[in-house]
Amino acid sequence: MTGPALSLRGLYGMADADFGDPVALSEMLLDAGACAVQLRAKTWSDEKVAQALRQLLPRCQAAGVPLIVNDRAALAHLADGLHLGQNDGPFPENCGLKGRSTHDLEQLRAAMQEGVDYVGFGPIYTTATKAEAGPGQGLAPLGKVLQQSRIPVVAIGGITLARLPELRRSGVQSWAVISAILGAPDPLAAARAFHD
Ligand code: 3NM
Repeated sequence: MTGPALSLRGLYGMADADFGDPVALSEMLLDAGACAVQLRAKTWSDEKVAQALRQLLPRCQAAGVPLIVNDRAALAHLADGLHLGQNDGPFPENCGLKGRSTHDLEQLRAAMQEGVDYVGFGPIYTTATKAEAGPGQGLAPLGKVLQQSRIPVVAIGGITLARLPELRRSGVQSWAVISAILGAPDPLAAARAFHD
């Protein structure tokens, strides 16, 4: 599928079903100007995720923003791309844009080797949203990743508005945020602030 080009700048939106209806959350993220929207619904059935993707894809296409599905290789054809973690296996053929979560330089190299379009790197700061990701690594490892990466890097993990200025000083161009937006009293205002 030929979807929107990947231009990762500013907020990479995460529509996480743990925080509400991911279709409504995705629309809010599009309104805020997110450069990509990832649908993440770890506990949902494939059928439910497929239904949400079918609703969302035309809206993302109208906005020119790639819709990326987390962790559901079998549903990648309903989105513009697929994001996989370290234990989610290889990318299937024709899955569109490919993103891989990475946590160290070795994983970054492996991801570049397998031909992904971008990597997530984290956790930058300690986060309760994905406790199994381990403690926050801080900014120094991110700096090394940015030096060595030939593909776009999206910072993730514990990113808050208060931390955004120092994060940006690392040179990273895009950041993925879950709880500081979806758990905020006014998620749209928070998402807009992250994208400015
Ligand atoms: N992946 P929050 S950290 C989904 O390090 C995810 O790969 C991570 O949520 C990684 O913005 C993380 O609430 C959770 O910290 C990000």
